[in-house]
Amino acid sequence: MAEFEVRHSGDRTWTLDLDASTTRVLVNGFQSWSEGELRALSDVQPRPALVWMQEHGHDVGFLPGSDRPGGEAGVWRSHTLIALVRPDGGGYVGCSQDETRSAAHWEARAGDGHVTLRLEVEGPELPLVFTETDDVIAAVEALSASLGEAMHARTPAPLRVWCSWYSYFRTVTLANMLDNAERSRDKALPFDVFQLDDGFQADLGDWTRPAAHFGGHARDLPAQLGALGYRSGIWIAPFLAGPNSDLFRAHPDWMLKTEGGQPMPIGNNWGGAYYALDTTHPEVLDWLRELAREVVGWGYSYLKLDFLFAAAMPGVRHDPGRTRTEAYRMGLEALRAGAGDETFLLLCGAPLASSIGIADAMRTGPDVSPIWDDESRRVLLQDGTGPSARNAVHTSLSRWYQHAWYQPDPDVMVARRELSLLNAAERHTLLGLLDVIGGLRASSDPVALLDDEGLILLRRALEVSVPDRPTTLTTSLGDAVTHFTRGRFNLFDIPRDGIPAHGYQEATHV
Ligand code: 9PG
Repeated sequence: MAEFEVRHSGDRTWTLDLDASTTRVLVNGFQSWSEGELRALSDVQPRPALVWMQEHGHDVGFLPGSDRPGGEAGVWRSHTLIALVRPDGGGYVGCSQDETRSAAHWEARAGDGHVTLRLEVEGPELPLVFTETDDVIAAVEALSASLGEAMHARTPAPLRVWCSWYSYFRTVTLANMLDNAERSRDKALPFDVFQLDDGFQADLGDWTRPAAHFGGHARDLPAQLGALGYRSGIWIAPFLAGPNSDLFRAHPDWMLKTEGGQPMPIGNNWGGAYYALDTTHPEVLDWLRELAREVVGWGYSYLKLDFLFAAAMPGVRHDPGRTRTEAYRMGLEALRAGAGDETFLLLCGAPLASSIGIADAMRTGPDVSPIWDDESRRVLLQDGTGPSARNAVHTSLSRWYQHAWYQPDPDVMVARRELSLLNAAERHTLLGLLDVIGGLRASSDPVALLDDEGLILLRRALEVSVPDRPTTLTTSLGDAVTHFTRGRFNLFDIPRDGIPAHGYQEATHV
């Protein structure tokens, strides 16, 4: 057993005595939506074809796969943690032990009779453990736990959340929120929080000005939800600014910039390009602190902070001495300071390890959607970060060990049958996902659409559980971690081992 517990900076390479043709690799994508996977090392790691997908699903500073166009068989990249698994369940695990200032990027490369593993530390040196083990599952859990401890992970009790996004999207109204909360109260559904998502605001950055269609102001909601017995939650993307927003017009100097000194578009959503705040700018940090303070002052005790990767994008900053990780963390700390210690912060679209200690909960996969797969984006465009039930299950399962970093949020259950293309097996799989991950519980189903069967399914989804563990990483039914002590997932498109396509089967206990 070779264990290195050292501080690392720059690059370092290990040559490992592994048969590349039988080795499997467990990788962790950079942010919430980036793929987590368990694959044969000899496979080609998918690398999104389109720039906007690279920007808003991955780390553009260290993209998945190799830099060769079309990728390269046997080259796999991972962030923070990587595991190489032998057919006997042993292998190698590397995990950084502090990502407050620096980021650990890993690249495994299949060689002839060996595997090379390269570590690239972006930023000042960081503590790191790299170990050979006869039990990769246990080593992954131990090293992720020690990273969580070192960064003072917050793991409060999981909450049960109703969220407006997956049914109402950007057309959500104040009346939709109250209607669902009232129906939920009448049916005694055990939600803790009703969370308003994207759509209430006038523009990206103009969070305190309501959208015309919303039919009120977000600050009017908490008192009414409180009267129904629910806490209030709200979504904001605090590091973003739309090009037509008051924020952008008033403070173009607050934006992350190009080498030419212009505000840098960092992604494309909401029908156009969007920009990022420069979180090394002291005025931006004041603004973020005040924003969080104001929203909490409206009566919201749960904030879903989204598109947070924006603050960690490469670009020209006010303080060029800060690493991307530090810049991100400064922005996050300002939000936490303004929101207060008691406010529950769910992070989304967020760099994972560098959020530990500030996040209460973290989205650990792409968005669930009421459709199993989005093959055109996932297969043709090589991007598994888009919304789909399959993508959400795939990635969240492959990050099971991250419960030591924050409360994982594998995203919503879809219990309804109307407005959904999921079949019964796929709904059961989402239920299984929530059970084995053991983190946050959420639903976006319009309560009025749920019949008796739907309500039973939803109540089951809201039953909090403790995280489960995988039984093996040497085999799987799909390209993810699929075998857990409580049951197995079949992510294939055909029945396998007696489990329906896209299904979940509970373990039978004798
Ligand atoms: C609001 C939504 C919801 C959702 C978040 C986030 O890859 N994409 O194109 C992509 C678009 C939206 C998105 C994630 C990925 O959703 O995860 O829960 O809050 O924003 O706009």
